[in-house]
Amino acid sequence: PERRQIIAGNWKMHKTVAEASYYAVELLERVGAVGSPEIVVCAPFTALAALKDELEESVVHLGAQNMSWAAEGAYTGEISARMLKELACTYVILGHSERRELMHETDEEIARKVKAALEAELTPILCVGENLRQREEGRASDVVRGQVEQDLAGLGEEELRRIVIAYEPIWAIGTGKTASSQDAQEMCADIRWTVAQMSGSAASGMSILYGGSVKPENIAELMRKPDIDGALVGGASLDPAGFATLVENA
Ligand code: G2H
Repeated sequence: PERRQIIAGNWKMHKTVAEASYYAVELLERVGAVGSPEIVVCAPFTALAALKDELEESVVHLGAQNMSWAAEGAYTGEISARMLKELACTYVILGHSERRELMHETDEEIARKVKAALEAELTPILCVGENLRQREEGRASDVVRGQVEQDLAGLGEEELRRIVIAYEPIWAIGTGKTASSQDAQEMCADIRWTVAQMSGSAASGMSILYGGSVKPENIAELMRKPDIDGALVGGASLDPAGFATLVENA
């Protein structure tokens, strides 16, 4: 099946407004007319307005790294889906392992965020992945399957079709250790199988990304795997020239 290939940068907590604008100009000079893969930049909230100005009419899509499950109200410090839409975001990363671990986000909250994003017509990039201990205990597949089932609980076929999943084994994040392309492929295939239990057609069309120390040097091998449709890239997305090379190599 024809699936959208996506390379998404996750800046995490990096770049001021000025740095973001500079980055956008640099990146566009290099990827200007790239049609595929689809390029997404997921930036801090504070940089989104400036990035909208630079990127709105370009091939580079904009995303946020989190959002509230609430539509609006008394939620000090939170950002809603509607606020992101206004800033030209089309994607939002949800359930990144750093938020699960450091901010104690639960699958229940993440499921609510997924629903809120879909309602606002944002494309969730739902992150799942096991930690080192879970992998060593042989529980990686069970953990990831559980996350997928809980985070997507209750969604119909039409909604599932609009989801992107990123498999990010926690032990491979920012550590320089990439999962072998074979391990990554196996888990991405498992994820597709899990989604297929909810909707076969949504599963076959779903873009599933790998994340965790993806670099210009290892992207091609990962992309060659049948169930890997792209990557979520942290550290290697921070330099516009390096990120453009990674996109070219994909
Ligand atoms: C995993 C990834 C991006 P990095 O968190 O989401 O980061 O590529 O730095 O491992």
